Amino acid sequence: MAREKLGKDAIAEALAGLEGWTLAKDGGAIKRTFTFKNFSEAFAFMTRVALAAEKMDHHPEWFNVYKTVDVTLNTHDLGGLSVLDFELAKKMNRYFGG
Ligand code: H2B
Repeated sequence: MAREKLGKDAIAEALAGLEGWTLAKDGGAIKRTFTFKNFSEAFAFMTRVALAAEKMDHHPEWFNVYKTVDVTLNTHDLGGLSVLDFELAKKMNRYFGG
């Protein structure tokens, strides 16, 4: 269930309720850039996300330079998006928000 590939409509609906994220990779992924005050805060965020991702067995593709973290999420086993991507994105938004 969690690792079912979502269709266009389900993706549009899930994205509508998800602040800051946009479609990437021809609709096969979602992405967001998070900007922090400094490197420590960016890395603390990444640590928190890493622990949650490991628990979910669902892992981000990300790129960190100093205080920015560029994140791309997709379900590579499926070659597309699943609910797990949106669950992880929501967690990231929550951790970013405080
Ligand atoms: N993370 C992401 N983002 N997509 C996957 O398809 C995925 C994963 N698959 N983490 C998991 C690991 C899979 O390889 C293991 C075997 O459960």
